[in-house]
Amino acid sequence: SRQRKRGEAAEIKRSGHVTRAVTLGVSGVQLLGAPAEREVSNEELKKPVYERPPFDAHALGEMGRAKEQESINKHQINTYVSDKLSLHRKLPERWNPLCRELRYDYRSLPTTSVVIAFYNEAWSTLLRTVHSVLETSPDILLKELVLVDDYSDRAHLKEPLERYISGLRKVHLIRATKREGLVRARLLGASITTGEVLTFLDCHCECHEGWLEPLLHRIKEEPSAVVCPVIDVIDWNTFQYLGNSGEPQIGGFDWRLVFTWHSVPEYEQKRRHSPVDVIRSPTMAGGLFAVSKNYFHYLGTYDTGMEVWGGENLEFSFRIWQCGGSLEIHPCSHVGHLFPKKAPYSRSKALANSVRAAEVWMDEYKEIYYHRNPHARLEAFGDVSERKKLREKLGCKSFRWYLDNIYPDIHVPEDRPGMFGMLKNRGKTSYCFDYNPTDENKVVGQRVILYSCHGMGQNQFFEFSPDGEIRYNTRVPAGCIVGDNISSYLNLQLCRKPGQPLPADQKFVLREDGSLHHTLSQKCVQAVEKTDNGVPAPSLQPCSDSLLQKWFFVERM
Ligand code: UD2
Ligand code: MN
Repeated sequence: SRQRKRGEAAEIKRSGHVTRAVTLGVSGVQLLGAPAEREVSNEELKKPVYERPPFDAHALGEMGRAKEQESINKHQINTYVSDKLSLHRKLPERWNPLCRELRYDYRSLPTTSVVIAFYNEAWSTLLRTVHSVLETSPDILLKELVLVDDYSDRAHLKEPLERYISGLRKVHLIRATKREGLVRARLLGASITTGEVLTFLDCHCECHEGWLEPLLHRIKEEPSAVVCPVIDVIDWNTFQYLGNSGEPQIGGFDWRLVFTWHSVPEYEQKRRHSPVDVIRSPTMAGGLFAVSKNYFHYLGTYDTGMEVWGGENLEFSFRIWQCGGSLEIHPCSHVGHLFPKKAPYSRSKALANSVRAAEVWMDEYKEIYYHRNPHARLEAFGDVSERKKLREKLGCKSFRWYLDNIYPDIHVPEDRPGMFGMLKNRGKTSYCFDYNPTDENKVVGQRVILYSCHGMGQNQFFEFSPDGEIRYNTRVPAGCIVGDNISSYLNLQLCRKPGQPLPADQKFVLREDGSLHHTLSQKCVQAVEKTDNGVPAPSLQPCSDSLLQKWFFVERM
């Protein structure tokens, strides 16, 4: 097999990628073909904390395969299947094959402590995470694995868990004495660590071979880098491991302050020299990342005013970039994450957490968020003065700088006074433009309807642009209303890219008298109750004086 490996390395070298990595002289990384003795000692240093038990290729779920189905219980995952799978299962190889050729100088890499907070997690998913970390992390690099019980109330997480982990080297369990939420629970765990790097994971993860080294290597090279693994999906029902070796996605956000995934933009592709170089990301999903402990403290760790779940990922992302760090994804570090069917516990604190992030980091751009989420203005978010002081102390850059330099692809709405909010009808004053995508991941393509005005922004938020587009830009990518010649109804299509001409069917004129004129069809938008499918909708009709053809924007109810 050594022979074969060498052959592969030669093959890859010929492809050119590796040669570039060599000329870059990435410190501490060596490619295959290094002196034999070094390689041998590296192999030894790679030894994990625990060896994975003998591999049974026929066992349920081995190599990340999907099996059997069963009912979903309170965890919102198929616990029946999870409990049947080995806690030591091996994952299929899903990284870029070039990653296999990277060699690390283990003695020079920083050590790490893995911190995992959990709240009412299922037994097998929690312990599969624990074993997975122990069986994929080199002993020499892992100082300890700290489990933090965030005041769970399930019996299996009490004595049975203590008994189980008492037999495992390097694993510690601490318990919160009240529900702290993931931010404070993680900090509690971090407070007892001894490693140089903190590596945070969720409590339902499975680590791919070699996941840790790239993260630690990058932090050694650049201590102000916060580095995330590629997050592969583990299916909540089948437990199939759905990772792939293609280009990973990077993180963004929309104007509800919801985290979003995007493909790597062209300018970032150009900046990188090799497919195994880190990828800069405007935001992180939140749960899985490594950070130098010193740098984490320098940056002000987390906003401890955040409760339960949500918002901390964008807050930390903004802070990293605005305060001089960088947020990156390492394509050679893959970790599977189990995404539950739906949230297994209440996440009502997420709104207040997002408001804290907006108040501290977004400057005047927080208004774009508030316009689309009017109820966020009413949320009690507590005191953020300490976090503002931190921003001052660290001399962090503006949100404008962040948008321009780190997230130039985001569409920044203009929100001119009187030209955004609910689009209301004068004849049927309870009716507002409404767009409710059935698929969160595919915003465009559906008909715009009329629905009782609710004042909650979101699906009833539209912005009239200076060029005459009616933009639906709470989500990303931004959608623009088009007049559909055939059916007379209005649809949503993607807005043009910056610099491109305005498509003729997207142009409207909001006249002084409130009529909304569609330029291409020369018709006016009218509120129609009796439509082909019975759902009231705006429709293009010959222009008249009817109040049903008069519209106005209103920001609040
Ligand atoms: C994502 C992140 C998660 C976090 C969240 C936003 C990934 C893969 N996951 O949601 O880490 O950033 O977005 O806040 O990036 N937990 C507690 N106490 C609580 C609530 C949660 O300890 O009160 C634990 C929980 O058991 C888990 C972790 O915190 O280990 C994250 O929670 P999650 O898995 O429910 O969040 P997720 O993956 O939906
Ligand atoms: Mn999770």
